[in-house]
Amino acid sequence: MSEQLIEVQDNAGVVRLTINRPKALNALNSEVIDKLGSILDGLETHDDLRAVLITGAGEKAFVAGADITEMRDKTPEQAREFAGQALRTIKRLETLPVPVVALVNGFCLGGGCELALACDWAVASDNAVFGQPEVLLGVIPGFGGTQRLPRRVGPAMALDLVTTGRKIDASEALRIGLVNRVMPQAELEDYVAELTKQLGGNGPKSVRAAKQAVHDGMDQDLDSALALETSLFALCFAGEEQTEGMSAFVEKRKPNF
Ligand code: CO8
Repeated sequence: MSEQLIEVQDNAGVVRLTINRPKALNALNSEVIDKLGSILDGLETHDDLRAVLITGAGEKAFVAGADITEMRDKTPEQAREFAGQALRTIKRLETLPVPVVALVNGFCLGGGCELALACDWAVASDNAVFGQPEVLLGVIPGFGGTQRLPRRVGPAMALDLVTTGRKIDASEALRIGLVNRVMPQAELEDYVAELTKQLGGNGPKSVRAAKQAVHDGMDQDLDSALALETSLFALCFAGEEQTEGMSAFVEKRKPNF
């Protein structure tokens, strides 16, 4: 397996993953999914992890979907196995304790869109193209799209996209809430560098608690979710970050987390 199939760069706990199959528009085959799984083994035990950024190599695509060539001859059982493996891996990415940012630098289709949906943030270049075109191939989304897309953009828009297979541009993706920001392609890297610096510079324990509160609370009824928030809020007062953050405010200086 090539070590370079996904490039990993760690800059003071901000880890950038670059899916590196530009000739196939970074399509996700089982080798890429395996590689992502073994990278996640390391990230899950990375004590100083601050944020994760995931993107695709080249200027044309984030990820143009699951690898159609590899999928074409699969039996139902093999398809189930492949989808299950990818789903588990994408879930592990989603549940990393730190913010995960999708840097969408072009085509973001099918499994690529599903990968972006599992990220906390999606920042897109203005030439990015999104869609769940699986029905055009005689299948449906299999990496979580039928479930995460309606949770992100609402069921009506999700049904529109998964039943027509139509592609949307970055401005429509922004309007429906599929992405957080759209930037001119030339400014995308600078923007993301600033964003990850900001995420990485905030109190690491409180950022993790904020992510946990939103993620875990989403699956609970409101009262349970509010109780979870209270517990996590109170826990923040058990560490040094709260003392430093509030002291810095009172002393009119920047906090040092
Ligand atoms: N899989 C494999 N190869 C791909 C894929 C893909 N998803 N997308 C692009 N490629 C390859 C092309 O075959 C081509 O290879 P080659 O140069 O060897 O012919 C190369 O990338 C460049 O692509 P194009 O020449 O097609 O580039 P264009 O600029 O003309 O078109 C598009 C770009 C519009 C992105 C076009 O490539 C395209 O439509 N790609 C397929 C998009 C798609 O349908 N994605 C969804 C795939 S299905 C899916 O993701 C389901 C996930 C759930 C799976 C469940 C598990 C069983």
